[in-house]
Amino acid sequence: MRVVVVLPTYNEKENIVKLLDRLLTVTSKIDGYTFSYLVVDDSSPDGTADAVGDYQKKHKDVYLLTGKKEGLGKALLRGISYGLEKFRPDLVLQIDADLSHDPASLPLFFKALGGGANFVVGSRYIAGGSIPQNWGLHRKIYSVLGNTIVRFGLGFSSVHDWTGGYRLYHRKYFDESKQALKAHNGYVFQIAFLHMAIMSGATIAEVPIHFTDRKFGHSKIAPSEYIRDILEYIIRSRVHAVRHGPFGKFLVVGTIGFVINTVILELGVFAGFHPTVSTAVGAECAIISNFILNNAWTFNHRKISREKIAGKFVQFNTTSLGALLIQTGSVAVGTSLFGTGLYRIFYILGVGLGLIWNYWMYSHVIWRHEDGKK
Ligand SMILES: Nc1nc2c(ncn2[C@@H]2O[C@H](COP(=O)(O)OP(=O)(O)OP(=O)(O)O)[C@@H](O)[C@H]2O)c(=O)[nH]1
Ligand SMILES: [Mg+2]
Repeated sequence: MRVVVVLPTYNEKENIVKLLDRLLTVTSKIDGYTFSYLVVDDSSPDGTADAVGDYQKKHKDVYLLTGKKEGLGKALLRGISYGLEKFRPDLVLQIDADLSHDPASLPLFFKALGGGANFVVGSRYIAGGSIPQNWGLHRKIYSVLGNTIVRFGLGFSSVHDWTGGYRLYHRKYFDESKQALKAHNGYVFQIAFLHMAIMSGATIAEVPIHFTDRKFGHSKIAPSEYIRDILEYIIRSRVHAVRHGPFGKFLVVGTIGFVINTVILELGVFAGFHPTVSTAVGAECAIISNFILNNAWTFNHRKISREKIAGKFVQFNTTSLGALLIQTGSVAVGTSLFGTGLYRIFYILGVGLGLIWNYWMYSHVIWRHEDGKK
């Protein structure tokens, strides 16, 4: 298998040659893979490119790509795209060039690949990993807080390190996200990339790494923007998920059901039927519409097979009855405790609880994955 190692540099003259030496020593002992090394330098004023140029004279598998400075995300995008085009590798290895990432951890990454993962993340926040002791309290707080916000904000708490740049993955994850990644830079690039890989089904493995503080050169990260950018990414992707994901569709389908129920109720009463009969017919029509639309649209990635449809429809009706009981129960309990004047508040509370109940039942029971996963 072929691997391209992508090393972004900006003013890493003191570090890059040491790193390449260490990398070449470690990778020469990893069997079954051939490596090409691509330094992606943004015309560093300290002469990083010259140092790499000298190194290349003795090492033919080391390459240099230069460009103008547009930040780490853009450099990675440009570098990985070029590396995939030029070397046609199966895998990409990303590593910082400031000696913070120790190549000695690499055998663990390849072991994780052998164990079935296709996206391996070097992690500072799992057992065996660490952040530098000598980091100031501020830096430690930023780093731990930022990653915790991402873990829980995006809802993938099983992955612990989202902002690091030490990763080994199958090229298809970059090919698939390349277009969308153009919108992100800095730390958010790393977060968005990992997020997209998870969404497209990557099998993630985390391996512990010790992150060493850089000895030479300066950090290029502005801490003031760090938490703000992370929060912005999470909010944007959450809003996107609601608008385009199952929950947004579920709400649209529910609204259509509500309209059907109301129209049939009004038409029934207009035609002289009792309101109880009219609303019961309307409710069942809404249930049928909800079932068909949710199956065809909201959960179309988990469509129910023909032979199961009747049983699932009964389940769906029972679930809807559950929502009705929750709604009625909320109004009954609320008004008996606080008086009938507040019935609207308990109605709204009941509708909200009913929605949560329905969505949970739909995604975990009725349209649950056949293998039991969410
Ligand atoms: N080509 C390129 N590389 C960059 C740019 N910004 C950062 N890098 C490189 O990306 C890697 C990570 O950047 P760092 O500045 O070390 O960021 P960090 O690791 O989060 O922070 P420190 O370790 O504290 O410096 C290093 O190898 C940098 O040289 C950039 O704009 N262009
Ligand atoms: Mg660094």
